[in-house]
Amino acid sequence: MKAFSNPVPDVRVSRLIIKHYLKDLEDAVISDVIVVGGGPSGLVCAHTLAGWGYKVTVLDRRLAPGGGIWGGSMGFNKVILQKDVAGILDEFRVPYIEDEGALVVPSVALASGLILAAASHPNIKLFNLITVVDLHATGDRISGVVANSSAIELQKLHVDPMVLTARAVLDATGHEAVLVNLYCNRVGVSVTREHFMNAEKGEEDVVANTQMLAPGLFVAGMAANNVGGGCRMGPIFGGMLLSGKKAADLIREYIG
Ligand code: 48H
Repeated sequence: MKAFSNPVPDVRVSRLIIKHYLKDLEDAVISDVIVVGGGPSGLVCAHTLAGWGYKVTVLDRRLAPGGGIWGGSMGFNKVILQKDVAGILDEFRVPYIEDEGALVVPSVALASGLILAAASHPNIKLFNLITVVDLHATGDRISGVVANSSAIELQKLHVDPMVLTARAVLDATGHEAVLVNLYCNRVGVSVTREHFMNAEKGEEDVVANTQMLAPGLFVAGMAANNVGGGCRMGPIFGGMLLSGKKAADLIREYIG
């Protein structure tokens, strides 16, 4: 007695993967919003916009999106959030316990909960292993990104990237603030980089610094504190979630 009554032959496995991946990629050539970086701020922003009906593409250069959540603090796999964001955790079905007036969350549950919600949303195409290397501009408006396979980038192979377009682009690349740097270097704008650690201040800063940096180019999460000189905040994540929400509001206001 065989275990499978519907076996899938090798050629069909390959064909199905190619067919569906390329369909998703072709679909991502024109989006409403491209979110670069699948960390907490980017995933919350993407999921919120998708819930409002926008077509969103999320690009992350790593094998596993989730950014800096996975490892908690010093590898102790818990993260802390303020009670104010309990509703967002509920939205993503992420479990938490309350202790000493704060929320304690298994970091793996937060990372995987945000990823699952984004990756399974019908309005979101989430691609891992794609590295954004440049911005696309139309006049003075940022109108997309230039992306390549992370494997090609890691090997430093001389292979040209590809353009994906959108009405708005979000830099949610964390401490590196990749798109902010690209933009600032190209147009000669200077910004104030992140400051020493202070969790209470940094958490307020990251929300306050979430903004539209240039027409069509938005910045959220730790990248935003690399524009506005905000403090770092260590393993507390409420600010990242609220920053993602604020970025979604700003993008909706911009693209209508
Ligand atoms: C595609 C890219 C590229 C690229 C990077 O770092 P993240 O988790 O980002 P945030 O801002 O949502 O969250 C920050 C938080 O994790 C953190 O670091 C905190 C709270 N630090 C406090 C402290 O004191 O240190 O995620 C960014 C994502 C990652 O998954 C990267 O792989 C991805 O962006 N990424 N994706 N193209 N060029 N660069």
